[in-house]
Amino acid sequence: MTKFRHIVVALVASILIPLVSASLAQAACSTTNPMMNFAGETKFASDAEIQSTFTASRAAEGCATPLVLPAGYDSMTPQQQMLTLFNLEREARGETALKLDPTIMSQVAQSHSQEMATYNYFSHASPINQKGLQTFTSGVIREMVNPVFSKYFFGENLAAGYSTAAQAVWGYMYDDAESNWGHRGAILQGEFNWVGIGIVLGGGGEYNNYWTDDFAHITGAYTPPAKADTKGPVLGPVTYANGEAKVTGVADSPENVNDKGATPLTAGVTDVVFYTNKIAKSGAEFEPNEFNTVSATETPAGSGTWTAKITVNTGEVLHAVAVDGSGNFTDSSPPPPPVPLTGGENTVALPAAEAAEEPAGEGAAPAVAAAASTGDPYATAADYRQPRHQGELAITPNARALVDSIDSQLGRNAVKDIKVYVNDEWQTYYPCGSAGFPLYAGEGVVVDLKPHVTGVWQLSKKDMRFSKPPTLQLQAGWNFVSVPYPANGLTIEQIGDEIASGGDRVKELTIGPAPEEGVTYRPTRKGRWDHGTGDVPDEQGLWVKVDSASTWTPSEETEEESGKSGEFEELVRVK
Ligand SMILES: [Ca+2]
Repeated sequence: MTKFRHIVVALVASILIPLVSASLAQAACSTTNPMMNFAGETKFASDAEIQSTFTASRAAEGCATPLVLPAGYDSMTPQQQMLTLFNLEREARGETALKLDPTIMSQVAQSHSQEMATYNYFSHASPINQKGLQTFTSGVIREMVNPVFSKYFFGENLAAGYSTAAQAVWGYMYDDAESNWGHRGAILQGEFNWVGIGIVLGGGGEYNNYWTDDFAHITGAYTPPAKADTKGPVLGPVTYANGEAKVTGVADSPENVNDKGATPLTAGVTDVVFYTNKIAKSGAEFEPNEFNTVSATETPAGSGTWTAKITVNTGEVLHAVAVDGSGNFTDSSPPPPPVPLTGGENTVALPAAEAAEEPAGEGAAPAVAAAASTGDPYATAADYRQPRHQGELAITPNARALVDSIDSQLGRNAVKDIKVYVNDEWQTYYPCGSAGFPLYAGEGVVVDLKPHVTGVWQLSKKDMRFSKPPTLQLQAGWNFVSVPYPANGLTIEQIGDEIASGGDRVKELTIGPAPEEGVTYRPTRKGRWDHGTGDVPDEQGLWVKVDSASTWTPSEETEEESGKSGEFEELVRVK
């Protein structure tokens, strides 16, 4: 059974809900708020269950009109289902139907849902879009940069976790006492006549599913444009020097047709921010000034060059994010740090692409690098078993491409061979002598260089492909893993906690060329580590010794949250 968790905040300040008029109060069903949340059983698995759940909930507040879904409800998109339910609820209480703006208003809503999934937060206020102008209770100033919203009064409902429109709308309507029925009030607000609905399902983030509904009262004729702007701005290089971050060449996507002409419907680039590492503490409620972003300034105006003062510590990755008037955003960062290499064997962690490098719509997983594998080059194979990643994981250059890349940067024919440890045996690639094989983002690779060769190697970001953080198969004994890369702020202690979350499993961690060669960390008792608060190095990975086979899906969660591994419930939130 679904568990509902509602976090309640005050309605956005710009929503002004008038008292219910006398004429509406005379309708068979009124817009009056229920006395309390619906206490009966709720089911949403079929049309019949949805109808009976809504009908029973209506009856509990004295509304005898049953909810009847239209034929074909099942085959509608979630957006159309939500619109349908909004209007059935309005119709039953004597309100006119909302019209869906499928392009501008829904794109603004879609962008916000995508933001929440990508950056794992839940708030009307945005860390990247008009952050400096928002407050927690009036967090929709990001919409006012859009001409469609700026002239009218409007409101916004957010929900997270719900997997269907029926569950989300039911939660807004009948399980909303904690917000003093603010979400219900927005849905039934008689003066609202247009709505934009943006939904991201399975998009990542703590709640995985995010729903944004933007309601507006638009006076006079309004025709949404035929085409939405769905593309984020383009950005040039991101650089950092002397405490100042800079990005040049910022411009909105040229295919945006809605900001052209004498009366544009959207603005172009409306904001640029910088941040390092995580943009927000996952899942928490935020005041806008608690977001880990710094607003940038465009100087001179219209130049496409934005700068801001920010501190970038060693190992941190600087990001620039540009936003357009429809809320589309593009997150860009410089390439990962170079990997130093010297003659002989080098243990190298292949960097994983970051969230921003993923194609839109594929989940935008956080910048968790990771992954598995291989054994100790100085040990016998039997001690180090590591299944290979499967399929959907990101593929960085294959073995041949990796050698070509290193050779071209260090000088021709620098690499003698490279090897990974796969399914109980070393798999070795000799240049010119054998077929290439796939390598995976975050994988540990032993690169054997000819003597006296030295230099640095840097994987081109355009060569990286990555989908989601892989799950590492850890075998009893030592494992060589290359997590995290680029640095995401995890400490030795946090990594130890994550791997050990199913039991007191981690025995030792070593950062160095081989197990127990280098700096070794051991837990003194469960969850406590000696000197375990240091960050994990970017480019070399670490050795971990566990007492039994297990899996580990590296996260970029913070220390206080990492202990929650294994506790799952279907989380639901509304705002
Ligand atoms: Ca755009």
